[in-house]
Amino acid sequence: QPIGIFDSGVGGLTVAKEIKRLLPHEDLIYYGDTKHLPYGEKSKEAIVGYCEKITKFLLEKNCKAIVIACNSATANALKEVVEMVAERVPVIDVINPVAEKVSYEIHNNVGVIATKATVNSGLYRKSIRKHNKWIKVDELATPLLVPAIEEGFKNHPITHSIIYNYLSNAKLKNIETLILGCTHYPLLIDEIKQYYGNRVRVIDSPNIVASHLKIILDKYHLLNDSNPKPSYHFYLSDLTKNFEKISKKFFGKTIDLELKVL
Ligand code: DGN
Repeated sequence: QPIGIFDSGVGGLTVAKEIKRLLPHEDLIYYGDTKHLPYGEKSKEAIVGYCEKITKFLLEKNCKAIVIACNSATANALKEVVEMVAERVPVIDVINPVAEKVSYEIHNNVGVIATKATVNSGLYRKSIRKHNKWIKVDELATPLLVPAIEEGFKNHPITHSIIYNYLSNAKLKNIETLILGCTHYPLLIDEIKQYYGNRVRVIDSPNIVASHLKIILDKYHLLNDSNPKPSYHFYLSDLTKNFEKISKKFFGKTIDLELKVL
């Protein structure tokens, strides 16, 4: 049985890649809802609708776990997806495992950069403060990053300038730790780290999420550690060149890309 992973576009690939690295024998199905990108600008109702269709599709594909590899989807539709799945399979999101890990470590001032849909939900702050109410959490919406990443910009004056403008915002002035609250952002992690030098620790969210998934699969005896030739199947609601490029870069030539409008 495969693990189902979804996002609005290429962002979830940062999580899928880490899942592939930590769980190299698992079959993966990825759904990228490129037609409805960016989720970060959509209403809660719209995001819930997309997520329900994708979840139904992944359950029909017999997935043994569902990973919501999108913060905007987690922030707006986690409850609905969990209700829909009704405990048939585990649902792993990208906010709660990260918030929990950060709250147990020593962090006083944590910054979160994310889409508007994620920041407006306040879920990072709520989730971190649930475990540790002394941590100060400042969230900043950084909506230009996803379109720049989807356009394939990286190490480019455009991304440098967007990053500089956002990270110099007064809200993030005193942070010691930064959470990349959007699964697209690790694609620019080098540039973000360059901005801060050693001053700020940037959290590796894909690794935390993939490790959490591994623990959950193990707990329910769902781990596959002997499959010698795992398959990676990618479905997209719109076939885009950038997705093709990044998925090939992360997964090599072994992936199947298929157009699938839900
Ligand atoms: N990758 C998505 C996230 O983590 O929020 C957002 C991308 C988008 O659609 N804006």
